[in-house]
Amino acid sequence: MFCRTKVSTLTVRSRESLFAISVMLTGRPPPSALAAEVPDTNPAELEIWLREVCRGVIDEAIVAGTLDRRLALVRRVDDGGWWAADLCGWPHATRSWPSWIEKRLAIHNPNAWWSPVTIAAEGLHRLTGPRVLLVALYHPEFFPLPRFPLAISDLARAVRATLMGRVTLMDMQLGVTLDDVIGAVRHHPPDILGISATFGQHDLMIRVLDAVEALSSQPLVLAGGSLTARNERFLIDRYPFLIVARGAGERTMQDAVLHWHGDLTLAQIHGIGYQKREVHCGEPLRIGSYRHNASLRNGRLNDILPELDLLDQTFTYHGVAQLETSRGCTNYCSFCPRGHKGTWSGADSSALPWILREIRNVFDRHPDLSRTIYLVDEEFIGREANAIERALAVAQTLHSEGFQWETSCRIDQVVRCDRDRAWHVARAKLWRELVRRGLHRCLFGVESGVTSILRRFQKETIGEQNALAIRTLSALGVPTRFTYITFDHLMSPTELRQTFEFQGRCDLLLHDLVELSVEEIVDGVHDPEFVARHAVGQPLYSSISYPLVSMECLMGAAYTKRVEAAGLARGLDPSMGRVIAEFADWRIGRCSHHAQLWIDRNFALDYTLKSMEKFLDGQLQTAIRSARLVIRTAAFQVLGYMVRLLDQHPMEDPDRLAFDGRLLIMLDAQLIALRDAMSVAMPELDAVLPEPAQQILRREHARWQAPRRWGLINAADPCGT
Ligand code: B12
Ligand code: SF4
Repeated sequence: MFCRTKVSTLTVRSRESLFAISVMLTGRPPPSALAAEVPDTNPAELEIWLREVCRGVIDEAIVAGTLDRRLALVRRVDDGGWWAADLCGWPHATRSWPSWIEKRLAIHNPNAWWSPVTIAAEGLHRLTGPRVLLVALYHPEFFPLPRFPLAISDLARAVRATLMGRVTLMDMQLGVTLDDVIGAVRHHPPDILGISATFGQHDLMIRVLDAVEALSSQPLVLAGGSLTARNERFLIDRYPFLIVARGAGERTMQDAVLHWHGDLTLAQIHGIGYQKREVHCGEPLRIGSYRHNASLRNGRLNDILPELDLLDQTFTYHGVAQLETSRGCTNYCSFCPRGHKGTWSGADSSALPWILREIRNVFDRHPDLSRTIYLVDEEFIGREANAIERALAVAQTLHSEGFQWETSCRIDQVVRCDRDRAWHVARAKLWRELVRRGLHRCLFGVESGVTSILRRFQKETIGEQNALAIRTLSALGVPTRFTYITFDHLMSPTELRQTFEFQGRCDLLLHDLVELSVEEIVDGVHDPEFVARHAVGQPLYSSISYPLVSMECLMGAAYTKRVEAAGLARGLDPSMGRVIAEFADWRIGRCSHHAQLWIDRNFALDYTLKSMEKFLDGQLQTAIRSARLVIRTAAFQVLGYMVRLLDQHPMEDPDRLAFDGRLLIMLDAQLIALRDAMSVAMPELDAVLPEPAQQILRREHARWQAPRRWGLINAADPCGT
């Protein structure tokens, strides 16, 4: 469990405190125009606001600390004395002050929230330095709608918690271009530059690092994120000045700030990989061998909450709110390297109310948006002894703050072959209750319905278990999304055929059986008559987010090692942090390649629909789902054709051109059919969609319709978020 400081449970009362400061210093409340717009989520803007409100009375303002416990320091013009305000309105003595303040900052009246303070020159230096720039890279052309950038927002909170430095955030999802990022690095080089990159952003990372390399002196540069962790060695070899965060970055960034101030050596910064810097008397700095420092386990992090500087902008760009209530996973699937995300640790529900209220305040400025929070937990429930109680408490907290929420979970939180009926009844009750407490949708990484494939994936599940779980969830009325890896490098034609059959099964999705007890459902899902009576009659693929997805051989994954051992590896693809590999059966490899062409051809349109599904509610959401079903049905037809083609073209026949030719003809024909189907579905959707969703969708639909050659864009989304 993430341990918590008491501070997180305090009520955030910045606004009242700021107004009180204004009254105490100027004798009046802030002018109404300023009072209406208090930029409380952004410390830099808050400093400007304070200077404006107290113009003539103060000549300096510093806002430090995290959103739930901001500290404002102002210098009076009359006597040059500093005053410190705890913006929560709590006595200064109740703050967990970092140890660096000793002898550098002395609060005169620690039992008050507003007190004179003596700040030594070194104290001022620490409060205002280093200047930290955190950048999130992004290709908006691949993923048109943004998500709240949790990674850099979490790092910002971690740095601010030290009361040191000034943090600025730049997110390329939110109108910032690569030129803006490079311009900021060149023209206002920060003291510490933190770059966050996930899959598909390697090209952007290289361009930023090239620009940094060209500077006459480099800032302290750290890079992190899912992609960076995969490409660590490659990046460090190419950019010896670079420090790579190998896991959660909160402690790493805090240590980096201490390093910048000379309190820690490089070897003491948690969770990094780097080239050792060797200093020999009288010689220039030399870069030596690769080193890495131990990471902090997830359970030892203080918290995993973000600052909200960029939330308002995320909403302005029609993006969605994201949060985590746990980190890491309970399993070790062979295709999912765990080094970076780590093992499961959950946050206590008591850590959430204040941040949910702050998020709600930002939502209030965007009344048209659906009040949904996306919990990007890899596994929402976990396996702690109190897992059920914790999950219910988190759900209740979200629900009572007025949110519905979505998340991800393993299927073995629903059905387990090694558990008895009582366990399943308790779980069924849990799922029903979670829905009642605002669970809007949950993603399950089914990944396959074929047991031999699941074994290879080390999913620790079997096909029948998945089938039972899908039935149970649908009968309980849990809105689900399933991810499914359709092609994998080591699969046989029989497994591909079984995959096709599983995805086409109509005995898995049942009606929402509200009228039945959880016991009746738990028993019923095993009974063919019950299933036949309650089946919706829709194939499973209608619930699979991306049916034609192929295995990604991520660097460092156990599955990738098996592929390498089979002699199928063909080099690295740093853009996706993966190993490029052949398929054991070349025909399945060609099918996978053409399936990817199909996905990429339709990706932007489907991703736009998916993102809209997130911020719209009710009937509109249903209309969007119908349009997405049209796309999924076409994908399933593509898969069916591929399976039939395998029967017609033996593996021993080496004519790949002929095989590819037939696949391409099929794709062309399917695309024409899909265009026709979408030209019926789109006007129906267009008629009900509000602005600006309508405009966005029209634009994407027009782009999608425009003729284009089949090509890859390196974009897919089977992590299914
Ligand atoms: C949102 C998301 C996406 C979005 C990303 C877009 C966006 N705008 O954010 C989309 C939907 C596009 C996506 C796609 C994919 N995703 Co994804 N995604 C996620 C998800 C659910 C949340 C990411 C997040 O915000 N995490 C929370 C933040 C706080 O964690 P973080 O980003 O890792 O940041 C921390 C550290 O990495 C580090 N850090 C990050 N940046 C920096 C920078 C510095 C300077 C420092 C010091 C530290 C640091 O500190 C942060 C705080 O601790 C994660 C699951 C997860 N919980 O992480 C999967 C996840 C990252 N995705 C995953 C995968 C595999 C993919 C795909 C490759 C799937 C595929 N096969 O196609 C695709 C890539 C597609 C493509 N072409 O790009 C996997 C990675 C597997 C692994 N073990 O590494 C994850 C972990 C899910 C999973 N368990 O399977 N994804
Ligand atoms: S794929 Fe999902 S279930 Fe498997 S280890 Fe990764 S996060 Fe956990």
